[in-house]
Amino acid sequence: MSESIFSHFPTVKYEGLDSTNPLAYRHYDADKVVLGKPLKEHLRFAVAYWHSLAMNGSDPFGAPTIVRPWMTHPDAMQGARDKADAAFDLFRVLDLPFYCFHDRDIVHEGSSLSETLKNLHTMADYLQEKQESSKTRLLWGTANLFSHPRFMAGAATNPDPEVFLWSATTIKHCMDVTAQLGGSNYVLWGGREGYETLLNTDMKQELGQFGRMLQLVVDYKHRIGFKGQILIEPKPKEPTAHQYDFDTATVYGFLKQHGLESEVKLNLEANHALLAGHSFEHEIATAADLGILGSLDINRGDPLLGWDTDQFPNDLYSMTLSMYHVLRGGGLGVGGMNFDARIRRQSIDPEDLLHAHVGGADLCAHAFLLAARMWEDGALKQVIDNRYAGWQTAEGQNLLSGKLSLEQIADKAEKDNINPQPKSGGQEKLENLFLRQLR
Ligand code: XLS
Ligand code: CA
Ligand code: CA
Repeated sequence: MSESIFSHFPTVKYEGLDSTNPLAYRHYDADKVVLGKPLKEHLRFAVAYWHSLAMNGSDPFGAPTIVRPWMTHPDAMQGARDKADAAFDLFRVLDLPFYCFHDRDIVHEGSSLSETLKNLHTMADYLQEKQESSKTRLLWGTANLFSHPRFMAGAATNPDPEVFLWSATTIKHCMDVTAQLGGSNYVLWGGREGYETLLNTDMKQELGQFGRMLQLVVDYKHRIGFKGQILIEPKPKEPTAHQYDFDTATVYGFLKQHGLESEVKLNLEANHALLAGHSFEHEIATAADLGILGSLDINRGDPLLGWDTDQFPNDLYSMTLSMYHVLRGGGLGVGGMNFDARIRRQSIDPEDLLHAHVGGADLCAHAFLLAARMWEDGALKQVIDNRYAGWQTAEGQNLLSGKLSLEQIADKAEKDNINPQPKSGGQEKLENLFLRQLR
């Protein structure tokens, strides 16, 4: 085990609102009991290995700016171990309970499929050792089936069946490794499962392949007794012009089509929701109502840019609304909140990564505490209950019960000579009520 760039930082502590220490939690009091359980069990924060340990700051216009010692190690396997040592030092400093990774974040590809899988298992054993002396656990594992050129036309949805084979094999081994490390979930993000042009794409064929892959994954999960959840992560575009897992509603339709709606849930990302033309709370509320709310990737986009900037969250208003809908949906269960966010290209100091996570965790904890208070107080729920109260009357229930035909409904409305009056939705008053509680 080597010293890392994070070894010398003390563990970040909760110091409360009066603290002026920039590397202290002011809201994230992990053991504080809220709505019957500790905050850390509601939030289940995770550090994303790819952004925090593997991202080097390069962009389409410029070379890497964030060059960590493990990235340039002449022995790539030793580099992977050094990276894992740094990762677990970072988890210790941040004192966050979970992490997430893709196979390619923890170790490089080999020169063949078998060498690539051997590398994966070697590093999984190393991570297992690291977990033994750490409090941090695996929230989810996943396979990177989008970076290598072989995946440029998709993984499961590739026109070439050999790419499907390669992908299925990789997923199998990534699921094994996730189960070995006690992961709570396994995520499928279809980075290149989509298309650039219908001129070269048989969409029906590709979606059929995708359905088959998902069924294989679910069958395998049961065969190996993996207790975690299988999660799909929707995203509407980027890298492909059109991605099949567009948003919550689209994925639900796909799951229904394949009879998998009770087997697979969703990992929802804040910025993917925005890219799909929704808000994060819309996606959370939709998934909760459909019974497929699984886990969250917490970040933000930049409305001035309109692409997947994956920044750390800092908007209390929208995060509180999102947390409110998490609570309304019954919480995240074995899911969690993964900081799928990266520091900016100019934030090159290791300490920048600490400020990013401390700010993100505090923002989410603050939002959650506010949402919990609103949920307990019940005023917002009451507004909605009152607005729909007519549906709770015998007449309202009759309309929904299926007992009345369209003609019977029409007869009754005509006989009663109904004359419904418009009622205010009261939006401005409610926005004020909500805003006033954000302190
Ligand atoms: C990319 C996705 C990706 C998934 C995991 O936009 O957010 O990082 O979370 O493959
Ligand atoms: Ca994500
Ligand atoms: Ca993203």
